[in-house]
Amino acid sequence: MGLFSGLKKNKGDAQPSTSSVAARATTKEPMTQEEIEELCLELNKIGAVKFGEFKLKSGLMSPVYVDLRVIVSYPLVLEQVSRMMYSRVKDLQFDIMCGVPYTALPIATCMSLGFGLPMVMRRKEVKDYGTKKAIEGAYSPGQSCLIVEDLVTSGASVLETLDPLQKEQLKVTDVVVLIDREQGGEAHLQKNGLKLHAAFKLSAMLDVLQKHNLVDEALAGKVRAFIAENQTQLPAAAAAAGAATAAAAAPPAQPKRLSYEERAGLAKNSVAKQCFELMARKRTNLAVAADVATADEMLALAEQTGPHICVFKTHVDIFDRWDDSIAAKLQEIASRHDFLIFEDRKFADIGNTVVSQYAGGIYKIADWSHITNAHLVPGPGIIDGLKQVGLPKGRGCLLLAEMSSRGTLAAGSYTEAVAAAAAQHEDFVMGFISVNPAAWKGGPGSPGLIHMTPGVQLAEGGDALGQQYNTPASVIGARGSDVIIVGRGVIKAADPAAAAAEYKEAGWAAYEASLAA
Ligand code: S5P
Repeated sequence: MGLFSGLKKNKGDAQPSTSSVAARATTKEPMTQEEIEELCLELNKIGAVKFGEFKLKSGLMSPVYVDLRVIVSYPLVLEQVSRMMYSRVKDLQFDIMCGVPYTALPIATCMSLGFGLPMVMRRKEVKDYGTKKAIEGAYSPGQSCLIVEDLVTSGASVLETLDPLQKEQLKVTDVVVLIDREQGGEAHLQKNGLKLHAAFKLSAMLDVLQKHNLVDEALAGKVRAFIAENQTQLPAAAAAAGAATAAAAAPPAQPKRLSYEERAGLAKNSVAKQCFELMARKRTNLAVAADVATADEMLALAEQTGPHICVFKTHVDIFDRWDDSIAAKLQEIASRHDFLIFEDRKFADIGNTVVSQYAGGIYKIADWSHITNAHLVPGPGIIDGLKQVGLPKGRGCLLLAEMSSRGTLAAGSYTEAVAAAAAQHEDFVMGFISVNPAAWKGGPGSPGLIHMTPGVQLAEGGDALGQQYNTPASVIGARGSDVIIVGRGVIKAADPAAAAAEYKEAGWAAYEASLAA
């Protein structure tokens, strides 16, 4: 194929030339329409782009599956991909290209060899910043650089590459990708001064596969709906990285925080909606954790703190006695003082088992607790199981996305998977137990989901068993949560009612300050 003639032609170039790409291009012709369709079918055949029903790593179902890493094993496809991507940018003027690590690196290398385009490489490892060069290769400040990427969804990884290139004073105005998933990436890149050139739009690939009877009408409809419903928000960090480096740009505008009232209108779960409304009505974002020794103490605490709280959180398996009358009494106090009950059961079993645990046993949690919570460790089946019991009763479930305890394993990609699972079950999942949602890679998620954060006291610190405390101001402010969960800060106080009032004030002041920010 022509690729290797290009290779020979440029073999002797030790230093990248600064002439335009157009002048350096090899004899290769841009692809014909027929070749473009063939490539699309080929990408489908090798399993790089598929439509159907796919279980993602997170356990969620998607009608689209794109994994372009496989291309490296098919040299002919790789060569065609690089040719097609080149054809999209052949009229642009640029001096060098930079592939976004990792999947786009072989593609960029192939374009480099095929068309004699000098390339630089970005180091992905953040730790290397400062000690090693972020951009490897031969380049000089002021040169123009084309970014090469395999797939664009939100545009975040392109913006991560834009930042170090601009720090090296390289001019970047264009990005070429193999596939644009049409989920908002083009607009996000445009906001950062980048023009997106896509070899394929996902919907165009769908059209080709439909034309060749590889996708039927119903599936095509599902895919289009999926694309429309899964428009991305740019992760805060990536947005900031892009905006911060845009020439003479103003500081990145943070999206304005929505009020609890506004979020009530966006909540899909009925308890999430009630909770937002209640918080706004009662002017409190305080949940008390009733970790007391007996059911009687728990009921007394509900009476004392009830006027100040939005949520009363229980651990009923601490008590040595439980019967339906205790639950009935707690429900009566809750309705009189206008708060929601949250049995902090932390379910963590397979779907079939949690059905019985949630509905039955001594506690019959689903009968009296508006809210419960679950770990996603078993996979999404746990949500389906709890939902089967809870949804008909109008209940809501919080997923534990992060924990307040030192050394927690609920972090990073686990937290991301929990956020993704919640987005798929917003009818029953009402939000998260979280610690720092403002720092989540994909942002805190849908505004209809509520964040409740434990590990809160008026001063930072911790206990001897790994609990870590942040202040109400930090939790509701910088960490972007909605509800503070306070246990010992209230229940160990000499006057729990007065302590609850104090936490209520602190939580509400932090909320109002964050709205005004
Ligand atoms: O990560 C978590 C999750 C929860 S629900 N960390 C927590 O501390 N909790 C609960 O919040 C914990 O079970 C307890 O009921 C409460 C914190 O209590 P405190 O006395 O440390 O404020």
